[in-house]
Amino acid sequence: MVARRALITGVTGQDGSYLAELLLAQGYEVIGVVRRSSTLNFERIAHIQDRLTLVPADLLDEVSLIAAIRDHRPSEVYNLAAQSFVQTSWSQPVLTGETTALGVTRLLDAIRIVDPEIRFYQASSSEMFGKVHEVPQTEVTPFYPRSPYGVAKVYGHWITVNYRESYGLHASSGMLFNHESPRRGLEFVTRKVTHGVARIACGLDDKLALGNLDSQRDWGYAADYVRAMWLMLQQDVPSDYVVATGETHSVRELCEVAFGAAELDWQQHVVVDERFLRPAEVDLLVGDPTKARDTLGWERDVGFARLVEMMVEADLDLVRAQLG
Ligand code: NAP
Ligand code: F7E
Repeated sequence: MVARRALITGVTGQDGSYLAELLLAQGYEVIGVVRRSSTLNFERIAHIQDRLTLVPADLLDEVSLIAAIRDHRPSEVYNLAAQSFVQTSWSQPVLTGETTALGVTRLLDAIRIVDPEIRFYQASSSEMFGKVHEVPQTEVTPFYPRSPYGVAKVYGHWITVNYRESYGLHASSGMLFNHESPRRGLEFVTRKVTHGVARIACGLDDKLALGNLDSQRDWGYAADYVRAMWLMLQQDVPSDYVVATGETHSVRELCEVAFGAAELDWQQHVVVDERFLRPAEVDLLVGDPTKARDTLGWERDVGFARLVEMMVEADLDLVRAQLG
C-alpha cells in the first residue's frame, strides 16, 4: 500500500511533535515545515527527526509554501504554525496578524493552486471566544476575542470556512482549548508553574512570579488533542469542532496541584507581579466537546490532576539532570 503523506507546519512546536509521532505510528510519510533560524530548534522532534522529511518554508512567504506543497504533494496538510503566545501578540500585533491570520490564507491559496483535493486542518483556538457569550462554549458560541492573537485566530477560522464554501476544499477548523504537556513552551502558565516548582524543589529558586491567579482555563493533554486533529481529516465531510475536556480550573488551583505534587505549599512561593497581567484578559474558558465525541468518537485520556503531576515529574527529572 502507498504510504499516506501529510505535511505539518509548526512541526517543531508542542503539537507538531505529537502529531508527527501519531502520523508516523499510523504509517504516514511526514513532511515537516521548518522556518530558517540562526540556531536549530529541533529539541521536540530530535527523537523522530530521522523519520521526518524537513522542508524549509515560512508562513510569511507564499512562494515557499507553494514550493513545499508542489514538491511533496501531501494528501493532508495540518496548519499548526503560528505566533501562539497571547502576551506577545500585544507587543507584536502586526507579526501576529501576518503569521497567525494571513499565513492561513497563504497556505490555503497554495493548496488551491497546487491541489484542491488536499485535506486541510486549521489550528483554531478557544481564545476566539474571549469574553465569553455563554458557558460552556460550543461550535456556535459567538466570538469575542480579547487579544491581537485571538483576533488573528478568528480571521484564520473564517478564512478556512470561506475557502471551504468558496472552493469546496476539505478544510476543517479545530477550536482547541488549552492543551499542555512536558513539551509546552516555558512561557505558558502551566509549564512556567511546573518548571518553577521543580526549580524550587531543587533549591534553585524560592519565589515564582505570576500574573492573574483568578483566570480559569479548560486544560487538556496535547497528545490527546492531536488525535482529534487527525480524526477531523478522516471524515467524509469537513466541519468545525470544539476540542476540550469540559472542566475548568483556575491558575490558583493549578498552583495548588503543581506545588502539592512536590510536597510544597504554593502560598509560600507564589508572588503576583503585574508585569504578567494582560491589557485585556480572558477570564473563563470551558468547552463542550459533545460534537467531537459524537461525530469523531474522540475522548480525552488524561485529566487535569494527572496532566499537572506528569508535567511536574518531567520537570523534576529535567532540572535534576541539568544539575548533574
Ligand atoms: P508552539 O509550540 O508555539 O509552536 C508554534 C510553531 O509555529 C513552531 O513550530 C514555530 O516554529 C512555528 N512558526 C511560528 N511562526 C512561523 C512562521 N512564520 N512560519 C512557519 N512556522 C512558524 O504552538 P503549539 O502549542 O504547538 O500550538 C500549535 C497551534 O495550535 C498554533 O497555531 C496555536 O496557535 C494553536 N493552538 C494552541 C493551543 C494550545 O493550547 N497549545 C490551543 C489552541 C490553538 P519555531 O519552532 O521555528 O518557532
Ligand atoms: O495563559 C494566566 C494568563 O499563556 C493562561 C496558547 O496556547 O491557549 C494558550 O493561551 C492564563 C491566562 O495561555 C501567568 O493571564 C497568570 O489567563 O498559559 P497561557 P493562554 O493565554 O490561555 C490558547 C487556547 C491558545 O490558543 C494560545 O496559543 O494564565 N497567567 N500568570 C499567566 N500566563 C502566563 N503565560 N504567565 C504567567 O505568569
